[in-house]
Order: sequence, then structure tokens, then C-alpha cells
Amino acid sequence: DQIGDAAKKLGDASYDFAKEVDWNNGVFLQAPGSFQPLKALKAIDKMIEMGAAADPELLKKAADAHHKAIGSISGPNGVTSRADWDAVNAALGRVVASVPKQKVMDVYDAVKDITDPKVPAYMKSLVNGADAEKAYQGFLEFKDVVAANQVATASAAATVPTGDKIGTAAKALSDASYPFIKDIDWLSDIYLKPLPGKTAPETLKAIDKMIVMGSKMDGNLLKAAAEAHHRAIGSIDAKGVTSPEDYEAVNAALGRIVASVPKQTVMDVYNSMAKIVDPSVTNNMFSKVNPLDALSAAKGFYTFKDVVEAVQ
Ligand code: CLA
Ligand code: PID
Ligand code: PID
Ligand code: PID
Ligand code: PID
Ligand code: PID
Ligand code: PID
Repeated sequence: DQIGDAAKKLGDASYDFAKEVDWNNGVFLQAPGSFQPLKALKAIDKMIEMGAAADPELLKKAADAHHKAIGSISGPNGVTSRADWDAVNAALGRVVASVPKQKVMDVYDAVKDITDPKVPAYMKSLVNGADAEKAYQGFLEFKDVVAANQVATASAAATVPTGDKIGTAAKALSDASYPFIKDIDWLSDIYLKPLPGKTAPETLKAIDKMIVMGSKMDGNLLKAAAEAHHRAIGSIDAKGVTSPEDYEAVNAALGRIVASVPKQTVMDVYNSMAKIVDPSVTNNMFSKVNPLDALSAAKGFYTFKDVVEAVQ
């Protein structure tokens, strides 16, 4: 297709730049400017809306392309192979083309809003500037091909199951865990701190397992889960906490996407996360909330998971 051909040209223009970026640099965990959690949540919300509007099949292929690309990483900078670099660009170009232009621009504008204007120049200073310019020229040509293949309207909204066992169980889970949710400091910057003692390649292994799980999920249910998060963001209070109803809808939607993949795929995520999250991190989280609320939430979760497993 045209986007695939254009991605090869983009690769010619941008792979030198890709090789020069230090993908393992811890700086990419930082907010791209001053820390503004509610504004950042707005930007994430725009990404969620874009994801929910995208073609689920193309999202799945983009996840597969990222998984494959992680498999061909080499060298100290963490760069993927030229072929996989092109394949990721092509897959993302197709995702972008499956969404109306305005949804893409909404992400751009919201990200710009939380990005210090000095950040791009700083990023450029870390690589060969001429290669960055060459990559950007390539991107400008690529985006015209994407725009020429872009849909005018978003794909249909997801169909949300009703009266299913997971929906019923989500009510009980939410009742048991909403007090815990209210105890958590959602506006803290602690969630942007590096995991103690872990390198980027180690962390990427766990993310890879999530990508694999995402790729296996039912596309309609994943879209429904994204829509549920978008609604939940719409009902947050000043402390970032969503309403009980929207929280319940998120739990139901996540339970359904978990049930749509094999148990082992979920356990692969859990086990890889357990390898990188030191118990001190979990204990620190626990120390900041009412322990009884956390234990009630945990009990609710362990009951909920049996219902999920039964329909998995
Ligand atoms: Mg989510 C999970 C935040 C968007 C899909 N997500 C999580 C949690 C964290 C979070 C609260 C990971 C850390 C953790 O396990 O804490 N997500 C979060 C934010 C946003 C977002 C702030 C921004 C909008 N997510 C989002 C989107 C999607 C997902 C758009 C795609 C539709 N997210 C997704 C999945 C999962 C998460 C599939 C998880 O599996 C993971 C999670 O919650 O695992 C348990 C602990 C969790 C909480 C504090 C909240 C849940 C409370 C449960 C139901 C009960 C608590 C049990 C116990 C006390 C603690 C967990 C024990 C552990 C051993 C399992
Ligand atoms: C400017 C001035 C003009 C010239 C110009 C110009 C530049 C415009 C630009 C630009 C626009 C632009 C847009 C970019 C958009 C990037 C979008 C990224 C989206 C990320 C998402 C992430 C996610 C997920 C995911 C799916 C999940 C939800 C999420 C489901 C259902 C200024 C040059 C024209 C770069 C969507 C993918 C996992 C949130 O106009 O004169 O330069 O760049 O998890 O959804 O699972
Ligand atoms: C524009 C203007 C509107 C019209 C429009 C428009 C276009 C927007 C577009 C577009 C946005 C867009 C985005 C693309 C992004 C591509 C990103 C590619 C990333 C590849 C990576 C590969 C890799 C890896 C990996 C992880 C490793 C690092 C690597 C570590 C720690 C402008 C059309 C709406 C194409 C990251 C995955 C293995 C490098 O908005 O008017 O057209 O395209 O090895 O990580 O090692
Ligand atoms: C300039 C002037 C214009 C021309 C121009 C120009 C240049 C702009 C530039 C540039 C922008 C730019 C951006 C770059 C962005 C790279 C982003 C990389 C992200 C990598 C991540 C990696 C990671 C992980 C991971 C998970 C870990 C955290 C991490 C935990 C909990 C100035 C040329 C347009 C290079 C996210 C995945 C392992 C961080 O605009 O005239 O030149 O470069 O380790 O999670 O640990
Ligand atoms: C233990 C001991 C026993 C008792 C027990 C026990 C506990 C087991 C547990 C537990 C397992 C467990 C699993 C959990 C899994 C969480 C998985 C999260 C996945 C997140 C993903 C994120 C993403 C995306 C997304 C889609 C994108 C890709 C991504 C596309 C196509 C130890 C109690 C049984 C919590 C997948 C969603 C946006 C990466 O066994 O004695 O306690 O918890 O962007 O994909 O867009
Ligand atoms: C298990 C054992 C195996 C069998 C199995 C199994 C089950 C795994 C499961 C499962 C995993 C799982 C995960 C669930 C996670 C739910 C998470 C809910 C999060 C809700 C949030 C709501 C909100 C917001 C929001 C953003 C705001 C904060 C809030 C800010 C900054 C165990 C079956 C495989 C259900 C985060 C979105 C508005 C609070 O593996 O043997 O069954 O379920 O307002 O952010 O303000
Ligand atoms: C313990 C002992 C057992 C019993 C038990 C127990 C407790 C475990 C616990 C607990 C685990 C736990 C986890 C918590 C996790 C909270 C995660 C919150 C994530 C929030 C995010 C918010 C954000 C943003 C956002 C984007 C911004 C950055 C942020 C930028 C660029 C010990 C009870 C099981 C509470 C990610 C989205 C706005 C950070 O196990 O016997 O008690 O709690 O602002 O992006 O700015």
C-alpha cells in the first residue's frame, strides 16, 4: 500500500536519527516540562479517544510490529533493525490514517500544552542535528501520504456487553475497592519515578508482555475499555478520582478484556512485572493508604478474578 511504500522512504530519511537516539536514556520517564498531572491526564485522554477511534485490527498489527521490533533490538542505544523500524512506522501510519485528522491534531495540541518549548531543541542537541532535520523532512513527506489515505469519520463505537457475569462481579469489586481508590494520591509524581535498580532493557521486557497481551485482546472489548476510561476521566473530582459508576464501568471493561486472552498471557505480564517491581515499591504504596481499605480492595479483587477466570 501507499503508506507501506512511504514508510520505506521515511526509513531512508530517519534510520540514522533512530540509531543516534539513546532509547535507554532515563530522561524519557520525566514529564516533558513542569509536572502538571491534570493537564497531562487531558493529553492522555486525547490519546485514549484517538485509540478508541482507531481501527482495532490496525492497532493489533501495530502492537505486533512493536513486539517484533523489540525482538530485533541491538547495540547500547536499544535501536531496532532497519526493517522493523520501517514496519513500525508503516503500522503507526496506518493507525493514524484510520482516525479523522482532528483526533490526531487534538493529541498534538494537548501534548504541546504540557511540553516545554525548549524540549525539542534539547532532544536535537543529543543527536547529529543534520540527521534530525533529515528525519523531520522525511516525516513531513510521510504525513502527506497518511493524510491522503485518511478516513473522514471515526469507526463505530464499541458494543458493550450488559448483564454478563463480569459486569455483575465488577459491581461487588467496585463497592469493595472504591474507598481504597479514594485514599490513593492520583496527582503524585511518584508514578514517574524510576523503578529502583532496574534498567530500561529489563523494564522493556515487561512492557513487551503487555504489548503481546494487548495484541491478543478482543478488539471490540479493548475499544470499549478505552471508551470507559474516557468517560471516567470526564467525571474526576479535584483530586483526580472518578465517580463510583464510572469506576465500576472501568473494572467491568478491564475484566472483560482480561477474559478475552488466555490465562498464561495474563500471567506472563504479572510474572514479568513481579521481576521488575521491588517489594519496597508495593509496600510504599500500601503505607500511604488506609490498610483496611487496601485489604478490602484486595479481597474484592481475588473474588473478581475467579469470575474472570471462569469465563476466560
Ligand atoms: Mg490502567 C492497571 C492507572 C488508563 C488498561 N492502571 C492499572 C494500574 C494503575 C492504572 C492504577 C497499574 C498499577 C497497579 O496495579 O495498581 N490506567 C491508569 C491511569 C490511566 C489508565 C492513571 C489514565 C487514564 N488503563 C488505562 C487505559 C487502558 C488501561 C486507557 C486500556 C483500556 N490498566 C489497564 C489494565 C490494567 C491497568 C489492563 C491492569 O491490570 C492494572 C491493574 O489495575 O492491575 C491490578 C494497583 C491497582 C489499582 C490501584 C486500581 C485497581 C484496584 C483493583 C481493582 C483492586 C485493588 C487490588 C489490590 C489492593 C492491589 C493490586 C494487587 C496486585 C497484586 C494485583
Ligand atoms: C503544524 C503547523 C503546520 C505544519 C504541520 C503541523 C504539524 C502537525 C503535527 C505534527 C501533528 C502531529 C501529530 C502527532 C500525533 C501523535 C499522536 C499519538 C497518539 C498516541 C496514542 C497512544 C495510545 C494508545 C494505544 C491505543 C489505546 C489507547 C492508548 C485502545 C483502544 C503544527 C507540519 C502540518 C505526532 C493514540 C495506541 C496503545 C492511549 O501542523 O504549519 O507535527 O505531529 O493506550 O487504545 O487500546
Ligand atoms: C499531521 C498533520 C495533519 C494530517 C495528519 C498528521 C500526521 C500525523 C502522523 C503521521 C503521526 C505519525 C506518527 C508516526 C510515528 C512513528 C513512530 C515510530 C516509532 C518507532 C519506534 C521503534 C522502536 C523501538 C522499539 C522500542 C525500543 C526503541 C526502538 C527501547 C527502550 C502531521 C495525517 C493527521 C508515524 C519507537 C519499539 C523496539 C527504537 O498530523 O494535517 O502521519 O504519522 O528500538 O525502546 O529500547
Ligand atoms: C527542532 C527544530 C526543528 C527541526 C526538528 C527539531 C527536533 C526535534 C526533536 C529531536 C524531537 C526529538 C524527540 C525524541 C524523542 C524520543 C523519545 C523516546 C522515548 C523513549 C522511551 C523509552 C523508555 C523507557 C521504557 C519504560 C521505562 C522508562 C524508560 C519505567 C517505569 C528542535 C528536527 C523537528 C528524540 C519512552 C520503555 C523502557 C524511559 O524540532 O526546526 O531531534 O528529537 O526507560 O519505564 O522504567
Ligand atoms: C499468585 C499466587 C497464587 C494466588 C493468585 C496469584 C496471583 C496472580 C495474579 C495477580 C495475576 C495478576 C495479573 C494482573 C495482570 C495485569 C495485566 C495488565 C496488562 C496491561 C496491558 C496494557 C496495555 C496496553 C493496552 C492495549 C495495547 C497494548 C498496550 C493494542 C492492540 C501470584 C492470587 C492466583 C494484575 C495489556 C491495554 C492499551 C501495552 O497467582 O497462589 O494477583 O494479578 O498499550 O494493545 O492497542
Ligand atoms: C489472575 C489469576 C489467574 C487467572 C486470571 C487472573 C486475573 C487477572 C485480572 C483480573 C487482572 C485484572 C485487572 C483489573 C484492573 C482494574 C483496574 C482499574 C483501574 C481503575 C482506574 C480508574 C480511574 C481513574 C481514571 C484516571 C485517574 C484516576 C481515577 C488521575 C491521574 C489474578 C483471570 C488470568 C480488573 C485507574 C481512569 C479517571 C481513579 O490473573 O489464575 O481479573 O482483573 O480517577 O487518573 O487522576
Ligand atoms: C501488600 C501486602 C498484601 C496486601 C495488599 C498489598 C498492597 C498492595 C498495594 C497497595 C499496591 C498498590 C498500588 C497502587 C498503585 C497506584 C498506581 C497509580 C498510578 C497512577 C498514575 C497517574 C498518572 C499520571 C498521568 C500522566 C502523567 C504522569 C502522572 C506526565 C508526562 C503490600 C493489600 C495486596 C496504589 C500512572 C496519567 C496523569 C503520574 O500488597 O498482604 O496498597 O497499593 O501524573 O504523565 O506527566
